[in-house]
Amino acid sequence: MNIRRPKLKPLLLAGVAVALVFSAQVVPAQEKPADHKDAASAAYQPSMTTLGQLQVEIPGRKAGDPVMTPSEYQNANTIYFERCAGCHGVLRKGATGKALTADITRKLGYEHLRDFITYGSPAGMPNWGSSGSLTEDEVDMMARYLLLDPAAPPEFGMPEMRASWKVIVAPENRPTEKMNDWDIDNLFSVTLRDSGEIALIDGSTYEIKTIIETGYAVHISRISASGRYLFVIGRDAKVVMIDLWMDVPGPVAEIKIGTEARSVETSKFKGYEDKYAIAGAYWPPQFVIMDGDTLEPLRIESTRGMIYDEQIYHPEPRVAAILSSHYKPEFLVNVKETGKIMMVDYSDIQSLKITEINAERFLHDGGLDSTQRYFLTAANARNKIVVVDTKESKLVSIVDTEGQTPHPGRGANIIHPTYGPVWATSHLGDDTVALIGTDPEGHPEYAWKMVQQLYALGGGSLFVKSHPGSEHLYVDATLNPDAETSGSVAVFNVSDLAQEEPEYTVLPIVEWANIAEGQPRVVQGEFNQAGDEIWFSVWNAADKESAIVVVDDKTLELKHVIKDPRLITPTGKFNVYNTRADVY
Ligand code: DHE
Repeated sequence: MNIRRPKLKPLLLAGVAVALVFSAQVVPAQEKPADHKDAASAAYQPSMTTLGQLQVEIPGRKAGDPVMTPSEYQNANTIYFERCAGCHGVLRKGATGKALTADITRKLGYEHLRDFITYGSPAGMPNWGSSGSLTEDEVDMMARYLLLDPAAPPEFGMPEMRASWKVIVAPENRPTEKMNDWDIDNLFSVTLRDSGEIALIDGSTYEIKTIIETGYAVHISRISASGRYLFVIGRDAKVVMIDLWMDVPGPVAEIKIGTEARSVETSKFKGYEDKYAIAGAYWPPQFVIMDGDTLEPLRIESTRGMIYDEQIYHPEPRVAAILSSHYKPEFLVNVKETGKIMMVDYSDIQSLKITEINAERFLHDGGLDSTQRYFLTAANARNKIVVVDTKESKLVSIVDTEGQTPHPGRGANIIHPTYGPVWATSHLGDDTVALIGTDPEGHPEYAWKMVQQLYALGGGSLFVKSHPGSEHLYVDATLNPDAETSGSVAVFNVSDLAQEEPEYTVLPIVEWANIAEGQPRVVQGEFNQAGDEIWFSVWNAADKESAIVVVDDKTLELKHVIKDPRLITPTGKFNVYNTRADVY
């Protein structure tokens, strides 16, 4: 069932893809407000849904303030956190969207705000009113709400963390050796996003070994360096620690590290294996270093501070990706709005040393090169990849990807026939894949340059993937508005990349899954430990059938389809070995 397609015309497609991405109808899979489900671009803007549940009071009134009842203010605040805060910031100080603090909104005035919310703007503000997402009354309410001071959600410091912290099975009561006969290194932890669970699936038999309850709108899994402990974080900032040595693996500790969060990681440097865990929050803007055995919170650090270039204070810079260095006892913490990468030395938690690297604003996701020395991470709204040397704790380069909104996941490492070791990222806003040279020793002329641009299926790509044992580079197009495109994956043969216009093979993953209802999307390839098969999630709405499709990496043929009523909205998949050893 493989179809070969010629290279697509880059300029034309890039334009088409962007236009489509911003007008797309997509699968209503996530627990998000309706409008964040309807447009692909909006579907990928953070919804601060947990913050939206908070009870708030109207801040002190000033002369001339519009009249709002407490319940109107509460409703408006919920709408704001769920739909607006992802771009305009929790405190309305601006992020990718404009600042909306009361000094600014009062100058703009009620009518301006009402019309802006109703009709949107070409710069990306959705037309909430004219699209029917908000009623006329709601638009009026939001315009009045914006004229008042924002309601700051509560902080979440040590007392709150400790109050939420539970050691379910104390370390002394845990097994001293592996009690099950599971092949742990080839286990997959699969995010079941809308059911707030993960599935642990055997990488050889495809059997769902167990399902474990985790956080709300569960997001990612990371594994301790030894491979024993699995850490999962939900958007509600709940971290759950699972012991894979137990007879039936289950949670041994949990904690909430804030109100909204996306990232968790563990210490991997030699001598510190399994010693610490770290999690980063969107709100409050902070990260916390925890004990690797119990999740006891040890040290909380705020990320509030100056934006790297303007040197203006930002009160709520969110923590995006966190990565563990293999070269030093350091965590790399991406601080989104200030554009800084904090290299946090965990060798002495008491006297914490942090090297702050000025990088670029809107840092999001990223991963290591094949030597694991360099961290390549996307400043996505700036169309840049930042390269950091984890050995020297220094900025190496900032590379323009010439695409729109790079979104690498952890990226993919391949050996290019011409350029040597390169790292790849695809883009949300167009069909391009950027290949960046990563070998300053062997191929210095190509290092930290975009050496080639490939054209894959279309815009809306979220993840690329390869494996040291694979000859292929896989590119999804999850948020593309076209059902056939978002249901397929493009595969480049690495040896073909020397050609001027490399072709790719299209794998019709959704067709292979044979799902009758809904418009499922294919998301995030993940290899098994051996690197001879790759798994893709077929992500359908929560009330519809989803699946995981397993592809033979050598033949690019369908190998297996995992289906089970318990597989509700599967998205990210994390092979234990590949995740702990950073193989991608
Ligand atoms: Fe993610 C990684 C944030 C929406 C699936 N996502 C990340 C990381 C961040 C992030 C900061 C890097 C974590 C790290 O490495 O430490 N994600 C966000 C958002 O803010 C955003 C855009 C909107 C939101 O409201 O959360 C968002 N993410 C999604 C999805 O809708 C996805 C596709 C489905 C889902 O399960 O939620 C999704 N994100 C993922 C996955 C990874 C991820 C699978 C890890 C990829 C990897 O290979 O490591």
